[in-house]
Amino acid sequence: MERNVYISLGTNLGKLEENLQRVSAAVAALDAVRVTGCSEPVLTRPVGLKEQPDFLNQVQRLETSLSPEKLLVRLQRIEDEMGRVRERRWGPRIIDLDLLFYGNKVRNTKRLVLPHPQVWKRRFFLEMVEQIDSTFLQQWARQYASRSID
Ligand code: A4P
Ligand code: MG
Repeated sequence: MERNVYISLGTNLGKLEENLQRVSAAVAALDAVRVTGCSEPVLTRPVGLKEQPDFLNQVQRLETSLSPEKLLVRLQRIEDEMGRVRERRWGPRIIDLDLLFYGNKVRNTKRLVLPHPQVWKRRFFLEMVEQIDSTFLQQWARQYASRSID
């Protein structure tokens, strides 16, 4: 069981608040997953590809017995069910669900990079993680420094 899983939710097409509510309900309904914390949703300026609408972003903390890879597949299934069309990288989307942190696990495969490579570059995600648990990032950094990561 991993208790420090952080995911990001993002939407910048259609009715943003409604999209966020729908995706939150789908995450909460996943088997073997419990939502244990949510940040405030925040409207953020687009990063990466700048010429697109603002995003409504939120971070949620999960507790799960699923492996990182299995959890990612479930999150991608939710994206598909909500009608996300994968067009261009960093482009506009109805919903984007990313795995930011899975405890202190590190991954570097094509399918999964952990922590999410953009997390350090997007201050709003770090602030949302801190809103849920003000000590997590420091603990993560300390473990990384002492290489007690896997
Ligand atoms: N993948 C690898 N690691 C992960 C991970 N930790 N979490 C792979 C999720 N997916 C991961 O993802 C492409 C591939 O990344 C997947 O096949 C998965 O196996 P995708 O969701 O299809 O494409 P994407 O979202 O366009 O790419 P990516 O790299 O996830 O981009 P981002 O970083 O999510 O960029 N501006 C604001 N303000 N707020 C946003 O939320 N989001 C983006 C999307 C751009 N600008 C934004 C925001
Ligand atoms: Mg993504």
